[in-house]
Amino acid sequence: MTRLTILEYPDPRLRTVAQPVQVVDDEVRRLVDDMLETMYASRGIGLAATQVNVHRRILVADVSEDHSQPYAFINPQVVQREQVGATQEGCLSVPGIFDDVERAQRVRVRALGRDGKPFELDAEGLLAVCIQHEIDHLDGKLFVDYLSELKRQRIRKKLEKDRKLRAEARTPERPRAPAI
Ligand code: GNR
Ligand code: NI
Repeated sequence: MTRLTILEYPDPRLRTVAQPVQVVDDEVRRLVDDMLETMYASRGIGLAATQVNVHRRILVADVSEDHSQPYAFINPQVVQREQVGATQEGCLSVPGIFDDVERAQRVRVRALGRDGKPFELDAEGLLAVCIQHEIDHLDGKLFVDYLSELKRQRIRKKLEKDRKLRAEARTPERPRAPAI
């Protein structure tokens, strides 16, 4: 298994619309497994292929405390939604930012599983919200798109600053030799 690199906002590759999967083969299954490993290592509850720069309609989720309920959804579609409410969301591609987004609190999702077989799932609460957040990624959308332009601008600036600080921490400035 391999840990994959997660793209961060405002990377334009996060705006790519993912293509449907034609065949669930070993390559797709390997990607699902790598995405689960990457999601668990990053302490996320969901991950969309878009976030690891693979533009195919694949997402994984596990909202359990102990990593005991992994789900893979391939070519997912929400076929029913109910009961709109606000939930505080975060995103591995927008690190350290949390804000409220309104979404359906119950959804019925139709998808192919890791085995390539179609299934339907009735999800509620955090899992329902997570699945909608991940399907948005597959359509090139991010949760910050639901916030005001002012908030998005502040978020872009904060992430830019955080990235600069992280880069500096990796490459400390060397003292220069004094000029004569
Ligand atoms: O780890 C995550 N937590 C989360 C919390 C509330 C709503 C959605 C999410 S998904 C997020 C992981 C992620 O970025 N998935 O794309
Ligand atoms: Ni996300």
